[in-house]
Amino acid sequence: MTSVKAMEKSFYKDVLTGLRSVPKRLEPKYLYDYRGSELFEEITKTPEYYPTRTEMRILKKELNSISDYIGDEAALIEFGSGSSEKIKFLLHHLKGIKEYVAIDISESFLLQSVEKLKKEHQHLYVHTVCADYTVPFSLPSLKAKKKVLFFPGSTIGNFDKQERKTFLNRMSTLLTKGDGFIIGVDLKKDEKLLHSAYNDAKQVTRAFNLNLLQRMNRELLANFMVENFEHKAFYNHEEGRIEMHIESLKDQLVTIGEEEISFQKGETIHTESSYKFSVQEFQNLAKEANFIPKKVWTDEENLFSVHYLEVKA
Ligand code: AVJ
Repeated sequence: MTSVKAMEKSFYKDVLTGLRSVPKRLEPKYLYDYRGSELFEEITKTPEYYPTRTEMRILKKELNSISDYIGDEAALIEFGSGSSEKIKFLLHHLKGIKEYVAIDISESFLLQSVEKLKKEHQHLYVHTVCADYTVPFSLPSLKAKKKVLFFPGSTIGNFDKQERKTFLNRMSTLLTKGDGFIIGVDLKKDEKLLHSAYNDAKQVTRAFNLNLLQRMNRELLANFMVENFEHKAFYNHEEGRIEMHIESLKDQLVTIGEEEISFQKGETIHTESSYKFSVQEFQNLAKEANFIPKKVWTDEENLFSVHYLEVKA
């Protein structure tokens, strides 16, 4: 097993920049500390949050077809390896896979989920890379000739227009002609369904969002009073995205390290966007980044899509 740690330590700097901007914003990647990753796992089990469950259903139903596209000589490379259920399923059923690379931003979470995986797949050669895939990084050298990236969960939806372009281009440069990219993409749909997926009755999504305030308290010695803030998530139709915000319930002053940040009542911190795409919209993006859309699998209700892209040249 090889481990690489390439995570940039710039949380404090990014927080100050984000909270001094108008409107206030924080990058979604900061939602995923250990606690945040745990809460996200819990979100995926709520009845309202359909993406994870639906994507898993697609993988199960289409296993043979997916397997044909991957072939049996490839190394699987997974981004955001918190989604261990999906990769476990693939590794278990695709007997030809001998090599697996797990890439995640949360080192503790990464190492823990990989430990479990190694116990179940003793013959698998596992590499871990602790990296922020929103900045350039490189892969460890691999034995397998063919590489197939696996990026499930519609995490691509977190990126804005420029970021997703950069990301898809970066992915195609990590690969060579004939390599593959399996990516899960959440589809545009009835707005009520979208709304409730991000406003679950058990309020797990609320806890996930507000954990970011607690994380700043823990790691940056900030003094956010969590009860003075509220979770806010809604579908922005024009932008085709869910927006998640943390709203200040009153005028207040917060200290972060040595700095003070003021909040007005009703002012929000934009913590995450989750873009939704039609199949066509996503395939067009892929083509612009040197990929050939080879195949798309969806569920019967057209909630979610899984794409197989191949690198052109
Ligand atoms: C993991 C980014 C795909 O956008 O649906 C879930 C994160 N945020 N509920 C998403 C999330 C609130 C999730 N992604």
